[in-house]
Amino acid sequence: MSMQLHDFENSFQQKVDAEIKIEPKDWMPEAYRKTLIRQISQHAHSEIVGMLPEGNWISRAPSLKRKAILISKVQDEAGHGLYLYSSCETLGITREETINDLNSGKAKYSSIFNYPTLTWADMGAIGWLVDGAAILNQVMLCRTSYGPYARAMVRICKEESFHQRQGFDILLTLSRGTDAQKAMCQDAINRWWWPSLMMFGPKDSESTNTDQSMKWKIKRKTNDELRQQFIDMCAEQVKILNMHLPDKDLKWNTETQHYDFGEIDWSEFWNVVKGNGPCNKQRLEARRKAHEEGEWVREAAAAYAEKRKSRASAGNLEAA
Ligand code: FAQ
Repeated sequence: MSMQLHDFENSFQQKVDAEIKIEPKDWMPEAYRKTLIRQISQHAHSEIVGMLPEGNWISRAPSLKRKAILISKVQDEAGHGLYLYSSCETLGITREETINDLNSGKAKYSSIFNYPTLTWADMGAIGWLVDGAAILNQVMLCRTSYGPYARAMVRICKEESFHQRQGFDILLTLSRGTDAQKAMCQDAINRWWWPSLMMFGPKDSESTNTDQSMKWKIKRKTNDELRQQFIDMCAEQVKILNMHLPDKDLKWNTETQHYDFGEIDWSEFWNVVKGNGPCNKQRLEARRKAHEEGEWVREAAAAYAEKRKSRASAGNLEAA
């Protein structure tokens, strides 16, 4: 008797439950493939669009050392994007398709990158808060059920922890500086705090994908669990900076052993996700421009690959 669809589905779920990684050539439910393509490509786009807010400060970093560190961080984000696009390609979608979806405005990327970077302190706040939020989420993804995604995450996490420390170091320096520097530090924390909390996605009760993604072990923790972990961590770290988080309801709860916090402005979140945040248009325009200006590079690379192939097939192996 031939295997029925539900037999495949059952043995797939058993494998996931037994913590056996799913690999590209293994059978997988179509919905699993689809949700992974969505999540991994959104993640890749976030890394690439995420280079823009910080790229804005490379030419204005306050010292050669800070400039070198920032260039290296932004370069790391490009690398993360590339690992993730490659991992996505193993699911049967081409890099061109995913990038076209970004450029046409069809694909989502993290809401956080649609906010402007107004001062140097924003580089610190992004490192501390945005990379900090990204790490919590990505440490969990190192154990995600899809092999190529999990493996990409291991290296990404190592680099992200350097990113977070460099951000905290920028803020620590400012927090020990002049009154104007201290004010700049607090102002950046005030502007980045709430958008950072939104990075974890909607509340669990509003999250369309969480239940299924938890069953498939794509996600290991829910949006609310990770958000709470992040708040508990930052509420302590901010004390070292002698600054405060802009939430009057933030308070340690001895019963739950977590910090209580104020209501997130979900209308702002959805507005940004739908394309109407402060910098959405600017970000997409920058990506489209880069894509158009890079056309000749892609053409040259394709022509060179073609040349090597025809040389090799003519028996001339010196191509390597
Ligand atoms: N922005 O059902 P859920 C970085 C969408 S880190 C925009 O809860 P899910 C590093 C969601 O896709 C940032 N859209 O979704 C860096 C879904 O869309 P659908 C990137 C959001 O997937 C640092 C709908 O809302 N990290 O780049 C957002 O189960 C510094 C319903 O939501 C990742 O992508 C949002 N914030 O959980 C780079 C990590 N939240 O189905 C440069 C991987 C949700 O309507 C500088 N992703 N949506 O099309 C994940 O872990 C998950 O996708 C979540 C969302 C947790 C983000």
